[in-house]
Amino acid sequence: MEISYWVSVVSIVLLFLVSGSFSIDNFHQAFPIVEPDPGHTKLRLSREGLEAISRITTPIAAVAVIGPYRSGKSFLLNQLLSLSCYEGFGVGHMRDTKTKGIWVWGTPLELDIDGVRTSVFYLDTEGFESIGKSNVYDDRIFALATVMSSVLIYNLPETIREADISRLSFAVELAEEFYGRVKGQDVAFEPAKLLWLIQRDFLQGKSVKEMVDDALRHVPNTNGDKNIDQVNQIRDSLAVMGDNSTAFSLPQPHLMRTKLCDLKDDDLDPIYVKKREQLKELVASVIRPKIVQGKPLNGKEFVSFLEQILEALNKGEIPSTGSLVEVFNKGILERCLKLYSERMGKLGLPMPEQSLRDAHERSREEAMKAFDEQHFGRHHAKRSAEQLDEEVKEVYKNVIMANEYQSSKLCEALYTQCEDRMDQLQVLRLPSMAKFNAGFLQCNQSFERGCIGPSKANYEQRMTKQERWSSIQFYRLRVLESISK
Ligand SMILES: Nc1nc2c(ncn2[C@@H]2O[C@H](COP(=O)(O)OP(=O)(O)OP(=O)(O)O)[C@@H](O)[C@H]2O)c(=O)[nH]1
Ligand SMILES: [Mg+2]
Repeated sequence: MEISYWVSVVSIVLLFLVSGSFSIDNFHQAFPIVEPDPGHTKLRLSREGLEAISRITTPIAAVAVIGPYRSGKSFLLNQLLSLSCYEGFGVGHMRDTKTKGIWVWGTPLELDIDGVRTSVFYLDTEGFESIGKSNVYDDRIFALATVMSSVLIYNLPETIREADISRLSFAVELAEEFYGRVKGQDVAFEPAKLLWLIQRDFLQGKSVKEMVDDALRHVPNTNGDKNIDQVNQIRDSLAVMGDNSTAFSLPQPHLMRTKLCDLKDDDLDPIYVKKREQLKELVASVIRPKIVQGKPLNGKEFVSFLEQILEALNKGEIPSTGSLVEVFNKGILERCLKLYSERMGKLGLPMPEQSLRDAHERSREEAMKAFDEQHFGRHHAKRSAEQLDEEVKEVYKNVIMANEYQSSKLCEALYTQCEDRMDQLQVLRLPSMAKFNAGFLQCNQSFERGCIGPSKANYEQRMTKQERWSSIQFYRLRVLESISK
């Protein structure tokens, strides 16, 4: 009795765990949404954080904080959310674990943005440049945060270094690929607004704007150094994206770095507290819901968007904007392929080969035009267009086969009819040659009218052979008849 009781308890618990149906009842905590895989090179989704997001039915916006490791990202997020280190994101010195992957605070801030109630999630990310992981991993975290968020806070402990600019190459590529209008359409996908946050008042008399402008100014490259050239190019693009980036500085909250978590607002530097409040207002004033293809995403859609993006970023050795463009274009590509298939499906088969070719060309052009009008991406969309063309060809091959099959079925039936008719005419007693020929002519005419498509030529040959063979047979029978008389 006792054993069977425990067996059933254990099975219920196991069933519960396997089905994954237990739900979180306290969202006042931080959850991982993305975690490193065991090799610490790729990323994988984490269920709890996604559950916190997918329950939201209003449009979603996200603020992500990125930056070098141990630069105070988690502490800053707690400050922005008015949380102590003990309830909010894990802060370095007090917990063994530093931030791994990407975390979300389970309860979004509700904001009214242009009259629309929006849930703003705050995301904490794993710091760059810590030992024991690859640059590619850092790039994946960075790329994911850039694509997911509406405001990307680049937290810098001191100043902007060359490496920080280089890291933005992905954001720049992304912006170049997605910004602006695609052939008269509304902005299809807007990457995050960049907020340079310089911590610790390291400005030495410069304003933070001057500092960012200085960092984005071209560096002379008299020796034609390739690396300087590359960073200069990123600087140019960042300058072009100018209105999409802002700079802000925060002084040290307190000199006692390791005691920060135990200090209340009254103990912190009043200038820090004042500027922190200004930063909250700044974030609230620039944030917008995440729009994908002209539509704000609710929680569930945001999660599925995240799943697709993550899959694309994990693809291949390095995260690339090309694979992201493919993700965005996937749905459009499927719709255009469906349009082609529907057009071709309406054709009455069998039909002559040339007419089928013409119909294919017309439908293909229509599908390619629809794709051209709706697609994402400036440079990488070509790949998706080529893929659509390939998939159209595959469907066309099947239509050709169906046409061949229908044509041969129809012609075969007509041919067999003629064959039977000829057999009947041959065996009739005393049929005249004229009657025989008239019978064949009638049969041939209905064959010519009825047999359509690629099998026609083949069956026409067979008809000619049959005519010859039937005539011979006809004479043979007549000769035999006259002998027997
Ligand atoms: N002096 C000073 N220390 C800070 C500041 N912000 C955070 N710290 C301290 O820096 C240490 C690391 O802070 P975290 O917030 O965990 O840093 P992080 O960037 O999230 O670190 P990772 O998750 O490992 O990348 C902690 O001891 C914080 O108390 C700051 O603005 N000034
Ligand atoms: Mg952290």
